[in-house]
Amino acid sequence: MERRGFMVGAAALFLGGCSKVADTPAAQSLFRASERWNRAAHRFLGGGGLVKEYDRSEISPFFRGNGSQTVDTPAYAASRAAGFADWRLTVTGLVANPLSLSLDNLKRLPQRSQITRHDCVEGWSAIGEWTGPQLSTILDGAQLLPDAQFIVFRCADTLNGSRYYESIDLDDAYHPQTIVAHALNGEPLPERNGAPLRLRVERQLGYKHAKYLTGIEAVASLEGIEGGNGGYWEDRGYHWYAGI
Ligand SMILES: Nc1nc2c(c(=O)[nH]1)N[C@H]1C(S)=C(S)[C@@H](COP(=O)(O)O)O[C@H]1N2
Ligand SMILES: [Mo]
Repeated sequence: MERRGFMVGAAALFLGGCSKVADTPAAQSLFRASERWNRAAHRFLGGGGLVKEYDRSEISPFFRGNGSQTVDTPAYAASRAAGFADWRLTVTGLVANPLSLSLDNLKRLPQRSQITRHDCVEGWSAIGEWTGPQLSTILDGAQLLPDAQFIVFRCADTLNGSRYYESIDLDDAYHPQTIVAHALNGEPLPERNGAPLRLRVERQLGYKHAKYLTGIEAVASLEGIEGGNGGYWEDRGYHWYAGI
């Protein structure tokens, strides 16, 4: 029943209507139920448990920034000065109901808070409390099409002249601890940590946690996207699946 309440709230927000006559609500809900069952089975068989969550007393006093610490454009500075009121997270690609979500839209969705440890390949870790909607809620609102296999994250920053981006599979996309965070330790995200939005994908290493999020794209393949390896660091030799 609780889940139903969630969906009613989310559905109201995502109201976009059916784009095709064949997409009757009954057909869609049946399709979505079977999709969810498949993913649940996949997670169960794959042992997709939750990563450890920590106590408030274990939160790092300072969560350092790494890689880009800001977005070096006048547009970002202007948006930041306006409290990111004009920031939009678009959800496009293989979805039946493309979305353009404001921070306010995202904050009105059911929220998850989690105190987790971030591990960077460069050899440092930090514990922080992240808050935001689960990515699954957003994807359910956008209604993934059956061909979607990966979720690509577009970022506002460039690192050494290339746009940062990342990608994950649907197993991680629907993991309960995968959230689009707008807050760290109960405050809006600091600039260095990806303000106003960043991905948390807790079963993987730091470079997968894309900051300064502007877009989410559902795709069938990672071929042809930037360097074709599914991420900024992956295009430079890092592993695509960066399991901890
Ligand atoms: N957009 C963007 N996301 C990014 C990066 C970046 O440079 N740009 N760096 C990655 C790396 S290597 C790490 S360890 C984490 C660092 O997150 P933090 O700055 O909040 O510590 O962000 C990741 N996400
Ligand atoms: Mo990192």
